[in-house]
Amino acid sequence: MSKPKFIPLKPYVKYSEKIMLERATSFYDSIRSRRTIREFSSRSVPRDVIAKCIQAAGTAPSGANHQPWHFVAVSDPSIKKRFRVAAEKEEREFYNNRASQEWKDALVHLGTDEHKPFLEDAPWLIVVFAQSFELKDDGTKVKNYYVQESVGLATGFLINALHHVGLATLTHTPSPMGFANEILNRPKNERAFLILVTGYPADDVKVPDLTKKPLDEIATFSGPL
Ligand code: IYR
Repeated sequence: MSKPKFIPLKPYVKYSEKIMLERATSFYDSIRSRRTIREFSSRSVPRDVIAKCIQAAGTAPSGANHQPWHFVAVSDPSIKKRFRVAAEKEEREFYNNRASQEWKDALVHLGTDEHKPFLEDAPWLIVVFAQSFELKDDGTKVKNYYVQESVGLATGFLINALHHVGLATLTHTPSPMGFANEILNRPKNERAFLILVTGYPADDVKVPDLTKKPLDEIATFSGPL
C-alpha cells in the first residue's frame, strides 16, 4: 500500500458572513432562473464553451475519486438524427404501452409526448455515460463506487456551468437508452445515464408554469444559529 499524499488546500477563499450571504443570495437568484426548455434554436454554440463546461463537470466529487463518467458532445447532424429516430421509437413505446396511467398523468403539466425534434434542433447533445467499472488497457477491471450518485453530481455541475454561460438545457432520459452506446460506439463498461440537450432557447419559447417548493418544505434546521 502506498502512503497517501496530502497537499495544502489552495486556493481557498474565505468570505465574511456578510459577503457569504450576499453571494448565496446572488447564486440563488442566478440558479432560480434556470428552466428546462423543450424548444431549441438551431444557432450554433462554440465547441470550446461546451468543452470548458464539461471540464467544470469533471471537477465533481465522486466515489473514491474514480470519476466514473464520460461525456460525448455531439454536434454532427447525422448522429443527432439517429438519436432522434432511436429515442422517438422508445418514447412511442413509452407513451403508448410502457408508462402507467399514473406516470402519464404526472407528465400532463409538462406537455411532453413522443415527438423529440429538439434532438435535431439543438446544436449540442451531451450524452453522459456512467462507468460501472474501469477497463484498464491490459483488460483488468477496477470497480467504481457510488456510480449513480457520482454521475448525478457531475451532471448537476454541468447543468449549472451551462446555465452560468447563458445556455439552456433539457435533461432527456429516453428509456432504455442502449441505442446511445451503439450509435456512439461506447465500450461495455459504460451505460448512457442521460442526454443533456444544450443550446439557446427558441425565440418566444414558453415553459410550464411551475413553482419550486419553499424552503420550509424542503429543509429542516435542527440546533442553534
Ligand atoms: N422520457 C419521456 C417521459 C418523461 C418522463 C419524466 I419522469 C419527465 O420528467 C419528462 C418526460 C420524455 O422525455 O418524454
